[in-house]
Amino acid sequence: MENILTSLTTVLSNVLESAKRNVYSLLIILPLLPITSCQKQKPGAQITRPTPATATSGPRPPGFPPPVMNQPYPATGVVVLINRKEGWIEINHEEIKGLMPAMQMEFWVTDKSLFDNVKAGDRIDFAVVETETGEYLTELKRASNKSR
Ligand SMILES: [Cu+2]
Repeated sequence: MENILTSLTTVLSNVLESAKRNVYSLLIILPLLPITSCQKQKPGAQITRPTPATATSGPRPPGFPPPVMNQPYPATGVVVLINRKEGWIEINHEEIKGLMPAMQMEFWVTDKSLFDNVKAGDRIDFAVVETETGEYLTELKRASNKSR
């Protein structure tokens, strides 16, 4: 009888021990869960400045209808500055036919390697695409001089 009691107690304490261990492992795992879910954030979600306006938002200048989505608009301009870290470029651009008048503004790029061959002061040819999440440069290169 004593033996059964002793082994019962042993079993019980073993169960308790493993339950405790489970609780500890839960405590370790739980704080990690929000981190993994954070990684599902959209790229660029944490970038707060600048906020390149989308051409679709706000009042549109006269003569510029809502842009066609996901269609590249060819454009030319001069590079003002490049923020490679955050992935945007400021351009003093000429009128972009069907999209916007001439102005100085920032653009996000779809790929930072687009910055590889340009620097501030360069005259550039580029292409802008309107998407649901904003407008992006999809092409960017130094302008060929022959056309001017
Ligand atoms: Cu503009």
